[in-house]
Amino acid sequence: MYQVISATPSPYARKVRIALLEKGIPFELMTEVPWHGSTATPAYNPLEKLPVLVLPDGSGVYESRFILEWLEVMHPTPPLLPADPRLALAARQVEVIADGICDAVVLLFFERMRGPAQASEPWMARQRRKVEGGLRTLAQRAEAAGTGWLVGDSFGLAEIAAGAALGYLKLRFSELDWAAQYPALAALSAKLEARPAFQATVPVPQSITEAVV
Ligand SMILES: N[C@@H](CCC(=O)N[C@@H](CS)C(=O)NCC(=O)O)C(=O)O
Repeated sequence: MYQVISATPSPYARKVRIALLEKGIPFELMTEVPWHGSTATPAYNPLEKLPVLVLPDGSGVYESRFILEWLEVMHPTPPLLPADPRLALAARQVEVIADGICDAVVLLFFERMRGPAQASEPWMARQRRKVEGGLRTLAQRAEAAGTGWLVGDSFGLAEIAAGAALGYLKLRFSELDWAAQYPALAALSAKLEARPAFQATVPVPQSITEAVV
């Protein structure tokens, strides 16, 4: 059986868990704090980041985008990418945007942890711009699709990635009222969060009790 090294708030790990659940692939969840010395993550990923998909032979597949690609190749049914290659590219582009929003929110989170005296306001403003630009682009995609989804007319990779990013914003950046600004994204997020795979993976904060080095 597969194992997934995951952290409860991680939107990247959530993408992997949702993809596995939506494809009906059994896995064992290993919940860790990637910043703690006890994490098994570096034993599998030289970049020391989770999620990691640990294969039955003990090797690791890492980087959420690559894990989803790997799962699509190894477990093509049900597909999470549209058959039309142009739509498949569009879905991957949405994943890039969604992951980029999460990357900026992670940077904001750690910058805030430095405290007001240390945190750089211009740096945080730069990250907020990325979040806002990413959301604007996702909303444009939703409106252009006009199907209630982001790409094409069915659920897939784009919606998993965007749903994980929107869920992460609710957890880490609740003061940003993107739902009021972009009703199409709010409707999409509500529809996604009602799916069993999303309900089983609602992000939860973790306490980091060791120094982040
Ligand atoms: N691009 C990576 C991002 C993964 C990532 O940043 N994971 C965080 C947890 S949410 C982590 O493990 N951070 C530890 C570190 O950066 O050393 C992916 O999609 O897998």
